[in-house]
Amino acid sequence: MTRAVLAGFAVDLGGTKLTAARIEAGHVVETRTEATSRSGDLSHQLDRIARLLQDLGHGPGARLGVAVTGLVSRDGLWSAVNAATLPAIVDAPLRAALVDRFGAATCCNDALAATLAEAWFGAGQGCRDFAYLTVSTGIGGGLVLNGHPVQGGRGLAGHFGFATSRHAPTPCGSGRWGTVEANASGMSIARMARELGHDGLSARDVFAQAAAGAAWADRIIDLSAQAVASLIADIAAMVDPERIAIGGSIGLAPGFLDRVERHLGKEPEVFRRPVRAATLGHDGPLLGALAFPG
Ligand code: BMX
Repeated sequence: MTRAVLAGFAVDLGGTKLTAARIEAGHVVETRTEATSRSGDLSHQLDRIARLLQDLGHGPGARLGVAVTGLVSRDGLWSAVNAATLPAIVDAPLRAALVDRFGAATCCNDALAATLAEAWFGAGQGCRDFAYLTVSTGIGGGLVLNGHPVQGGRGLAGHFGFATSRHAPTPCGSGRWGTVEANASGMSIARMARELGHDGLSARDVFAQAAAGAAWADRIIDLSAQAVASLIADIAAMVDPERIAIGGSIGLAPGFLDRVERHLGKEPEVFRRPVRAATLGHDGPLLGALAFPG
């Protein structure tokens, strides 16, 4: 896939932000962003997407790629795996609704979209076996094995955040217990701060507290980095990627990658892998959504 041919519109509906973008010659040239409406059903989500796309000059039938948090099955059905993120999205006919509403569209999971973009245009270039992790509202991921994206039968492949962590047996919105997402995601960092009596803080606020010297905040962030490092060793044991890239608002936060690498260095050498920061940042899911072959 050549980046320069990418042209059209893309949407990234994540757990915290909804972004629509106009893409020309493989670059994001204009965006509109607003907070994600977590409680909205499919129709409500499409209305918000339509408004942002209209503002960007999207017209019926224009090329459109949509990346969403949650799993997207091969037949285009969209479900939240973590019901706490999008409680109204279960087996929603996303692809059919997008095509009906906008004339043409492809759709896939947001972390898979970012994986494709990083594999083809970013930190994963040159790798035949590559894994991507987003540490953001949730913890998602994606795989490219032998040069091909892995979507899985139900669209669950790469949902690394739902692997179990050896840390606290905390309940997860997926219905599992003690998942990496329940111990290390942006939502979990904010929850752990609340449990320590620091109400109303976002994960970004916790990072700021840690930078200002608050030991309690540093411990929460280090637990997250430790859980992510342990997950990377698990991924190495399962699919043995040449390289892993980390993205997302937490994954790209100052110092987080250094913490992950420090904890990864405590794993036996055979389970360590080169870790890189996602080079496309927040454009990754947008470029990957438009490049996704559908
Ligand atoms: C969750 C899951 C993944 C998603 C990941 C990161 C839901 C709603 N989402 O693990 O599908 O890729 O979060 O998503 O179950 P984000 O919300 O952080 O962008």
